[in-house]
Amino acid sequence: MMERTLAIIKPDAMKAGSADEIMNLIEDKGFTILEEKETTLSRSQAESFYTEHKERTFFKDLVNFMISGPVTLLVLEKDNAVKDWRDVMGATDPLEAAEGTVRKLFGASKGENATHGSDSLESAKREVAFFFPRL
Ligand code: FUP
Repeated sequence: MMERTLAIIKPDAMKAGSADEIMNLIEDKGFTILEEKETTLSRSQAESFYTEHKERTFFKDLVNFMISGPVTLLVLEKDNAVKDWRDVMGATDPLEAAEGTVRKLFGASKGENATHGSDSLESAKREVAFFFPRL
């Protein structure tokens, strides 16, 4: 099934200058980049985007990291996009991520892990609409 998912190139990868390389990898894997927007998230945007994690111990650090610099928001389209982008990203912790995955290549730690990807079709719909309401 043709799907859309939200990807975010996080501040660590932006600072490292890896955004273009990550977008090239995304296209090489067969995704179409429907939308691309560079922005810096506000605290309230980051808090509400990650609201499902608000009771977690890492929430404050996660929000502070996500607002620490520019990010690139991407809407990706492809057959099976949600799961396929999760597979291309690799595990949350770069140390556990498979060879060749984005988080293995560009991530530093469980917190600073280079990219985000929606975790279900349900989340993808919410997250795409959160940043791109007209889609
Ligand atoms: P993922 O879906 O792989 O992005 O992972 P989660 O939804 O579990 O977590 C979202 C973000 O919270 C991660 F990308 C990084 C951060 N996080 C931590 O900093 N520490 C943790 O133990 C788990 C997640």
